[in-house]
Amino acid sequence: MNDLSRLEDLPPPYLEPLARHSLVPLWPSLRALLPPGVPTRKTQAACWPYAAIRPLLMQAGELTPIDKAERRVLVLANPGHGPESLQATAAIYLGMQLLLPGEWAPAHRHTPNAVRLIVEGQGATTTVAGEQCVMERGDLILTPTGQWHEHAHEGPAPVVWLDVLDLPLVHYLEASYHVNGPRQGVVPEHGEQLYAQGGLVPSVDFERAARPQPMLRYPWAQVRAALLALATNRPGQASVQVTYTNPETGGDVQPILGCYAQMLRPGQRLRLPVRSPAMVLHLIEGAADVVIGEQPFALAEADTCCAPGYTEVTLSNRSAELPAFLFIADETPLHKKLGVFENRG
Ligand code: 1HN
Repeated sequence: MNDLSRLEDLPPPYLEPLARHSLVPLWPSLRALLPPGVPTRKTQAACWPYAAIRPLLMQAGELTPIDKAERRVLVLANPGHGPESLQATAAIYLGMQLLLPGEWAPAHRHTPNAVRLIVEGQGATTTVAGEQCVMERGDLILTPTGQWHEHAHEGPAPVVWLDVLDLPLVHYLEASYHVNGPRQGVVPEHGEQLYAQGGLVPSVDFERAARPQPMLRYPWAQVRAALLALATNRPGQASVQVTYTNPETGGDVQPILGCYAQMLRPGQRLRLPVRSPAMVLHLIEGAADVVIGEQPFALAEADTCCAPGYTEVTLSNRSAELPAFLFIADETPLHKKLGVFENRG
């Protein structure tokens, strides 16, 4: 029943005029397009240890000046998608970016949305739509679609961050492009200050939802404290996870990718629900083992891994005394908008 015919089964005299008229028979491809029960995924379970990335990134710092590179990035390319596709999952691009003291990565804006998770270093800033965001380890900084952004570094040591973009999807949609611009003027007030305290906003001289994403920087110190408070307030709850949200709408911080911070209690083993979206995990603090499908990876601080959708992921904190903290980005907002989101438990 499932044995559909193959293209080779058709006689060449039939195939030749098809090709000439840009016509293709569906039936030889139908099973591959709609496999039984679970989608075929190019995305493989993969891990990029920071210990491997860091020396190569520093070497790039010596080999390639910033004015030549514009953005000095090593892309975390999922082997299942091949090195040329520059993608970690179907919708997620991942890269580790290096900015050296005194360097400036010039202003541009583009259609893909970006978030940056700071991995190491101090003294760099990224200016997004005029808001000069300080970059501290563990901070999440948003660059929503179409917003001017540039990076500057006045500190003494290299700064490295993880870029997470929805570039593969936007590129697939033939909607990816950029525009270069001059150095931005810096505005005095930040969404981060205006929305600093949950439930409170300034009463005077404050415009509600002046733009689609009112808060651009989510300082790690606040996120970490929120996770520790959640763990204390809900002692019986297995998954101690917070979602980075838009403080005006309560919705996701970006339209395509979702961002989360996960705490593992000391000694905790946590199986994540099997869901349709692929995800990336980045260990901010601690030590954790992760099993993606059948594949185990031992994560040290600043290591990044990636899991295809429809796959079981289990996280274990290797420390019995200390919590571990991970940053997670996934394709959930996209899957929900498209109506293909599934949670298989
Ligand atoms: C980009 O604009 C940045 O602004 C980093 O730092 C990585 C990867 C692809 C396309 C644009 C940045 C990027 C990118």
